[in-house]
Amino acid sequence: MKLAKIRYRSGETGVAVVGESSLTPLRLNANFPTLASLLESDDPAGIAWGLAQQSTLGADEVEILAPIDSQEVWAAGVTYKRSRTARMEESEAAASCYDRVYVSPRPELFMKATPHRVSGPGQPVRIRADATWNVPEPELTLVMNSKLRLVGFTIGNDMSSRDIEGDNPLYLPQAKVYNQCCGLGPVITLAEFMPPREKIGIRLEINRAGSRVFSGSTGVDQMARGFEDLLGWLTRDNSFPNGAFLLTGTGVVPDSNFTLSAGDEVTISIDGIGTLRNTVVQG
Ligand code: DO4
Ligand code: MG
Repeated sequence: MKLAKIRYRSGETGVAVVGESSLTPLRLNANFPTLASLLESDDPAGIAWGLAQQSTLGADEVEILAPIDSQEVWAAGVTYKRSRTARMEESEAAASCYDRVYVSPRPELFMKATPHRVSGPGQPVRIRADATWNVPEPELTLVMNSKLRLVGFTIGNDMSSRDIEGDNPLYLPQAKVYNQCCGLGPVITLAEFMPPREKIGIRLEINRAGSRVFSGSTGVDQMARGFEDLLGWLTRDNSFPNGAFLLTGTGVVPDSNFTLSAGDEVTISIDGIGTLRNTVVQG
């Protein structure tokens, strides 16, 4: 089952079950007022079916928002060989750090965004005005509730400024965290409805003025770490009263001569979830 956070034309927000070609709105109530509250239950799919209305919505009646309420957004880094190689190319100073973290039991984990820095489907993602080398990072994203249970998956775009990160690893938060630095959506696929890990492909396409300037793909089976392992490290002596999203790292990095431009359209598709499309803005 796929769940979306939606906004009606009236401005009110809601939740819908997303089918092949239908959107079924839920009748939210005091017990389940938000998408995040559904994810707190032991049986989000059962609750969602119980709240489903008889009617469906036309795509033009609602806007699909990023599937976030007040959760934190975190990210893991250097979980794929391709990311290790790219990081070692971009930073002489930190090359050995990236090499070591790829094989160390403790992963690289960093705070990526708060909800107001997140863009949903069709909303702009940003490259920093002071950055010259920028890429999107297409990442399978884990959705964890406040009980630290992995309840679903979505698509994440970890927008990154490679020149800032490569200049000095201590600049990582500035390379990663700023307005509109993170895309999420379009839906949360509940965990029990995801394909097996080895069947989850991740594809990235970047179009500029109608022409494709980059495409690449990977599979989650290329990731060097497990989902529960990453969540285990994230939640050591660390509580999440509102739950959290965890982007699991990129396995697709364009060659070093590629940088994003304002106006580029970034399309990320992940099996079992769907497609997240955003246009890039700068300045
Ligand atoms: O250490 C730099 C960040 C790496 C990252 O974001 C990734 O591998 O996805
Ligand atoms: Mg990343």
